[in-house]
Amino acid sequence: MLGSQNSALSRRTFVKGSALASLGAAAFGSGMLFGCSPESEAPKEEAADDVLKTGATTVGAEETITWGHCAINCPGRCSLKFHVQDDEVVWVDTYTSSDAGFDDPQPRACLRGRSYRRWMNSPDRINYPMKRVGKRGEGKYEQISWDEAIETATTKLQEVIDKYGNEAVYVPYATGVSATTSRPFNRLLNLMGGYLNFYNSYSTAQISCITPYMYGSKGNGGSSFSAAEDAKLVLIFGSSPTETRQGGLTTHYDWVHLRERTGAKIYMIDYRMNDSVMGHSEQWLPINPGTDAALVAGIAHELIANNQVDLDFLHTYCVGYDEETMPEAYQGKNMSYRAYIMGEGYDMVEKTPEWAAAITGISADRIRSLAEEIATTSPLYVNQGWGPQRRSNGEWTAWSIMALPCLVGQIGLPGTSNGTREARNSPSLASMSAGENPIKTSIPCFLFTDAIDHGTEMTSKNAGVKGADALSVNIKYMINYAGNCLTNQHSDINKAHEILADDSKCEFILGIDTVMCDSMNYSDIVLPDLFRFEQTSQIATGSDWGYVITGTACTTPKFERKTAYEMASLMAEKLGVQDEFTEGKTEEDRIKEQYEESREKDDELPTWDEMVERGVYTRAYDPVVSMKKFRDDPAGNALDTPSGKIEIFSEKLLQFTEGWELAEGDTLPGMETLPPIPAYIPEWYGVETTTDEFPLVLAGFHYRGRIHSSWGFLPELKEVNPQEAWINPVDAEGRGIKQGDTIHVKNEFGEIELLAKVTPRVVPGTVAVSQGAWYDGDGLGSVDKGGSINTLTTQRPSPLSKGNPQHTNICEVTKA
Ligand SMILES: Nc1nc2c(c(=O)[nH]1)N[C@H]1C(S)=C(S)[C@@H](COP(=O)(O)OP(=O)(O)OC[C@H]3O[C@@H](n4cnc5c(=O)[nH]c(N)nc54)[C@H](O)[C@@H]3O)O[C@H]1N2
Ligand SMILES: Nc1nc2c(c(=O)[nH]1)N[C@H]1C(S)=C(S)[C@@H](COP(=O)(O)OP(=O)(O)OC[C@H]3O[C@@H](n4cnc5c(=O)[nH]c(N)nc54)[C@H](O)[C@@H]3O)O[C@H]1N2
Ligand code: SF4
Ligand SMILES: [Mo]
Repeated sequence: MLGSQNSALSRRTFVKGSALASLGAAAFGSGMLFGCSPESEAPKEEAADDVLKTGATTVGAEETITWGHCAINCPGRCSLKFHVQDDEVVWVDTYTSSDAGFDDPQPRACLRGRSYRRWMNSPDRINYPMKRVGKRGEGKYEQISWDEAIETATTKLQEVIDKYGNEAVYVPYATGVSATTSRPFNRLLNLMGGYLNFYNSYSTAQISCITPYMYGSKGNGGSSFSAAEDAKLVLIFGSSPTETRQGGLTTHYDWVHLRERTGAKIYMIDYRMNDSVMGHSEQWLPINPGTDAALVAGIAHELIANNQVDLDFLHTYCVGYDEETMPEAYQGKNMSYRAYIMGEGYDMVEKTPEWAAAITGISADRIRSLAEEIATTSPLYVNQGWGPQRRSNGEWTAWSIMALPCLVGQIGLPGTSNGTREARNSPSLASMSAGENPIKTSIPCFLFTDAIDHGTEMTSKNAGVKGADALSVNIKYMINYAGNCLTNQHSDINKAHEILADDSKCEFILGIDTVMCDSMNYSDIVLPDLFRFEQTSQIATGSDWGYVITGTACTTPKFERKTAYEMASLMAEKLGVQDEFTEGKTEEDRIKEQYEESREKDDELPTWDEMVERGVYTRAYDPVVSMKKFRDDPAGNALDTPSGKIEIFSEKLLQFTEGWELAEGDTLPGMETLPPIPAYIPEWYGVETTTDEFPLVLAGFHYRGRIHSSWGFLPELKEVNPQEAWINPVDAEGRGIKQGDTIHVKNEFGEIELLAKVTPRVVPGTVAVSQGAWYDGDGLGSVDKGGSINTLTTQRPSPLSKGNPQHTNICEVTKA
């Protein structure tokens, strides 16, 4: 930490003495993107270039400092420290040991966060309200007045409500802004009679759907990484905290400490050797993507064959493992988990290690030795990220991983976890109420393009409609605030284009962003937003540490940008609901009021003024051991599943999905219902379903160079984080592909262009492409030169949650 403080000090001196902050250039030069990386100074030429780009001049000017927070959908929500001269941000750093003292932890921004000045001052920044003058998707816009923009957006809203009803209005999934006042448009729409709801997230649809069937609502969270320090064996399925938990004080911080402190053996199960494995390559257990459930089944078979399952635990705490604990109506039918594993029920296939080896690519011997380690080593800490569940079989993959610790009774004890993701702690802050939505109908967020295209055909049985049997109207009006999920982050971009470009379908789209991401090109009106650090804003988050960051505007608003709260209140005024919307309060009034409410419940929180002054407030939490209470007293602390126990067989799932229309490949071969046990279902596009035309599996992951598509347009970041397809030398060689070649990855949905990264860090037969690259095609099937994986993903949802299976794909790769 000493090094960091030194560099922070020398940086400050440098800024005062020379012309300018070097932030981006210095950071990018190092090629590292971690919260704690040391920094070096930028070469003078870079700095001079920067002055030209931003117009920042600083010699002799007085410097003020304000705090802010990163509001992007990254768990860090890190602190940002803005150094301002003459109402211009001259450089951005973060909370460091010089602010906190050496012993206190620091929610430091990663280098994406520290590069915000480039985004703030980017030539692509939206500065004025605009209206569309070309076709939808073409990206042609003209500046208009705020008056005209608000008039058009509100007139259209009223028209759509009058003509189609409120269920035709929708606010798509969008994650670009996290703060305690981030839902102003929902609040506005609720005052106008409501809008069509969504459920699910693009992050965790499958695991969030399945977990309550197994554990109920009380057993949802895993144990923290600090709890894993007591473990002797740690199994991490599909998670990379080093990449997806960045920032100075998120679970990556805990992960690094776990590594340093634990005596446990660690295995990272992933189809690629992710960055969290780095330096410990022996810990990588390579697996074919989408096959974790088969691995678990193979291990279960071995445990059963050797009498190594914990029958006491399974009979006391669980239902459905074997006949003894099957619900009455299902006894004697070979429908238990054990019957599935031993080939006595369901698909009648015995799940031997040999069977699992052929699917997972892990040898039968290795599966046997792993089962032996699992049976004989405790405490066992089983954890999963969300990569394995963002798949066509994701519900059952997640469920299978959760079943593993149950088989050996490693739940609710020190050093164990319940197979879900690690716990995170955070102080709790009150948020602005969006009010109540009079419309109760809800769709899975991933199905919004269906709801635009043929919403009235969507029902509870074929598309997961909730709150009604069917949709009564298609989506006709959308407010897309801080999201690139209309195209780039959704799936099958060519198909999404076809649906969105037709303005007879969704008649009006209002877009609010800071840059023209691809989704913005479908807006009829675009409004220029301020970042959260250009206004007062507050956020709480955490890991083993919790923290609150309180920020104020770093500069006055530039150009014609406004806050989203102001935009929504202008709309409210036009629509005659301004008093109800604002209740006479500014956004800042609300934030302060909410904070006081939070302090009433949590008197350790400092005063508002102190928060503004210090920017960052941190708090330590004790390690969380998941399901400890249940383990200690299963009757007194029964779960809220139907049986009160852990359900390895779910009658509720069978009942809930009765009569559902399933498509081929949604369930086990020969079955007509969805499996009520954690089974392995081959993916629609997976290792077992590649074709001659598309013989490779294509899998995705979240990339350290971006948060989804955010920062994806910044040239400096692209340079250090080129868009690449990881391909194993075995697969590259036969195709004449070498490291650094420009290649095309193609499937039935489209074609993308990017660079080849030829590496043994990905399993043979699978190509890995990071998600979030900026789409660069015409939406009509042309090659996407941005290399966005969503040009190649399907809009078919996973069977139970109706979630996005965006890591499930097949492809062919050719040299460009
Ligand atoms: N740098 C960065 N950080 C982020 C984000 C980002 O875009 N960039 N996004 C944030 C958000 S919103 C979210 S939801 C989270 C996402 O967090 P996750 O969903 O956990 O992230 P992924 O990268 O999709 O998957 C985690 C790991 O699973 C692996 N994996 C994929 N499929 C399989 C499989 O079938 N089996 C196994 N065993 N492994 C598999 C991937 O290679 C990857 O290493 O990350 C957050 N953090
Ligand atoms: N293939 C594939 N696709 C995926 C995933 C995957 O794993 N694979 N992951 C999915 C997941 S987990 C998620 S969470 C989604 C995320 O998808 P999105 O929610 O679309 O996330 P981003 O791509 O980061 O887009 C955020 C947008 O918010 C904007 N923004 C940033 N700051 C502000 C601000 O202050 N104000 C306003 N108005 N706008 C701002 C950014 O410019 C950007 O356009 O992607 C999903 N898509
Ligand atoms: S992108 Fe994530 S890690 Fe980086 S500054 Fe923002 S919240 Fe922190
Ligand atoms: Mo996410």
